[in-house]
Amino acid sequence: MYDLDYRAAVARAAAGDRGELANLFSLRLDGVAAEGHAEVLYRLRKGLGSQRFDAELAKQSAVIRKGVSQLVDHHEENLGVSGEPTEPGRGMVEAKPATPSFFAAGNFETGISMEPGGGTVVQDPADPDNRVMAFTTEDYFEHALTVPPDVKGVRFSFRVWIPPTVSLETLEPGRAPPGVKIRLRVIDPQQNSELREWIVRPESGWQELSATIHDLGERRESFSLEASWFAGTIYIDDIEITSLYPAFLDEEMYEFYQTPAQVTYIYVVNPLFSREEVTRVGSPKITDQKVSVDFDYGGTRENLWFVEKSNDGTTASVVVGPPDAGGDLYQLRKIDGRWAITGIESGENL
Ligand SMILES: [Ca+2]
Repeated sequence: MYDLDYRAAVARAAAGDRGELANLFSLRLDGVAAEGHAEVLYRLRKGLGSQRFDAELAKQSAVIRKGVSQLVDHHEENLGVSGEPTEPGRGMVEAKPATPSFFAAGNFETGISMEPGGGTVVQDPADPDNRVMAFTTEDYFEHALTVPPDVKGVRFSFRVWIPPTVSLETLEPGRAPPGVKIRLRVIDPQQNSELREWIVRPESGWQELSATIHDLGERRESFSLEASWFAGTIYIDDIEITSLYPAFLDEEMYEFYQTPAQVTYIYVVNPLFSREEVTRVGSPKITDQKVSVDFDYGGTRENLWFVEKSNDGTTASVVVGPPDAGGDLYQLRKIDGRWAITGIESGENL
């Protein structure tokens, strides 16, 4: 399909030839050719501007409109809107911290003091060049949390390896748990903590776990990892603690999503796409101040709105939620000409 006529048509459409753009809209292709055509349409939309592109598309038949929207959406998803959670950097925002890790010793390479009774630092059984933390039954690891006071929210991530030789502790006679229980706590000076918990099945390799704490509040004293429900040795490595805010999109994303509502939309939906049970239904309706999108959560359909509530050109806020509910309030700030998420207030507090 990449013959001279096609390339010439693309060039003319990119230069503003509306007839040529309409021809490209109505082109029907399959397989690899369709993938390439999807990319061409996506780039034309970016190059011409979404308003101009969409205005031309609106003149087409419903079948053509739907076909083009699907192709553009599909390409957009391939660009990284659907990222694997274990592949940092492929998607955006949470995988792209604005600061390096606040816990430099979390790779266990540089020497770290371990409390007695806790985990121990050992050589990675699968990689002699790597050092990791080993937990035998009921071990824990606690360390000071050195997050600057102006950092409100953080993302914890770490890798865990549960060898298949690890046995799961029987909770009741004849009843084994589904996996090893891993707990993360962030702890305040009074030893109160906020908890995240995972049940991790034994696998043949490393698995990445992550959790976001949107507001640390007073819980800045220390953090801990605990593991239970197993017998044997499990391994943990690459504990990273990074700032959640300001959360920027990928470079490419800013060409496509520019207003506070649009930036918030892509910030929120990207992690949803990495969840298998969540699928987007149809194409989102995107305007400058509002985005509306339908999701299917394993059979339950939900409409999500992203509505700009305030915008003084420097700071903005966007309400996110189903139209009939309160929603969460996302705060944004314009930094270097681009909107970034700087905080989230739960709907319960509004
Ligand atoms: Ca390491």
